[in-house]
Amino acid sequence: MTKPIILLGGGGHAKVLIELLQCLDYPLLGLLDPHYAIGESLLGATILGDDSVLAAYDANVIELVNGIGSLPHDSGLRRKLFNAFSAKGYTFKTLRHPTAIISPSATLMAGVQVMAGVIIQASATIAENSLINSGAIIEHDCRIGRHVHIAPGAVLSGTVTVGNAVHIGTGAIIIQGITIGEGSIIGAGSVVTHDVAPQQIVYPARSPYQAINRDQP
Ligand code: JB2
Repeated sequence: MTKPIILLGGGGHAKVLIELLQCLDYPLLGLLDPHYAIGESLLGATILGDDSVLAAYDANVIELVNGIGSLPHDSGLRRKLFNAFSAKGYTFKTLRHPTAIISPSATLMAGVQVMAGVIIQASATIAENSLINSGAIIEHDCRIGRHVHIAPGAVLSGTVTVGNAVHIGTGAIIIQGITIGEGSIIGAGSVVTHDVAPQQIVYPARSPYQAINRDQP
C-alpha cells in the first residue's frame, strides 16, 4: 500500500509531480515550500508550510517526493534535501510515469523519478534521487549515478556511464560506451563522442545566431 506522501518544493518541477501523483492516484498530504502561505493550494495540493513542518510527521508513516528540480550551476538544493532528510530516516518514493517504458531488468533506486514518455532499456541502472525527465531515452546497460538530471529529450546510447551529480541538457546525445565524470554539465543539444572528465562543462559547437525582425526587407 502506498504511504501518504509529502512533496518538497512548489515550483515548476513540483507542479509536474503533483499531476503525476494525481494521475497515479497516490495519497498526497500536501507540499512544503517556504515561499507560500500555509493553506494555499497549488494545482489542488495544499501547502503545509516550510521544511520544519516535517518534524511533525513520523518517518515510518509517510514518504517524501523531491519536488525540487535541478539546473546547471544551481545550489544543489535537490541533492541537499535528499541527503538531509534521508539522514533523518525519511524515504523518497520512486516514481514511474505510466507512459514511460521501463525494462523489467532495469534498476531504479530510491527517489528516482521517471517522467512522461521516457524509455529505459535492459539492464540500465539509475541511482538515488536521479531525475529522468520527459521523453529521455536511456539505452541498455547505461549506469546513471546519484543526483543526476537527464533533461527532456536527451538520448543516451547503450553502455553510457554517468557519474554522480551530472546534468545532461535538453536534447543532448551521448553515443555508446561514453563515460561522463562526476559533476559535469553537458549543454543542451550537445553531441558527445568522447569521454568527459569530472567537473567539465561541454557545450555544442555553434555559431552565434542573430535574430532578424521578420518585417525587415
Ligand atoms: O529549502 C527549501 C526550498 N528552497 C526553495 N525547501 C523546500 N521545500 N522548497 C524550497 N524552495 C522552493 O523550491 C522555492 O520556493 C520554489 O518554489 C521551488 C523551486 O522552484 P523552481 O520553479 O525555481 O525550480 P524547480 O526546481 O521546480 O525546477 C527547475 O528544474 C526543473 C527540472 C526548473 O528550472 C524547471 O524548469 C526544470 N524543468
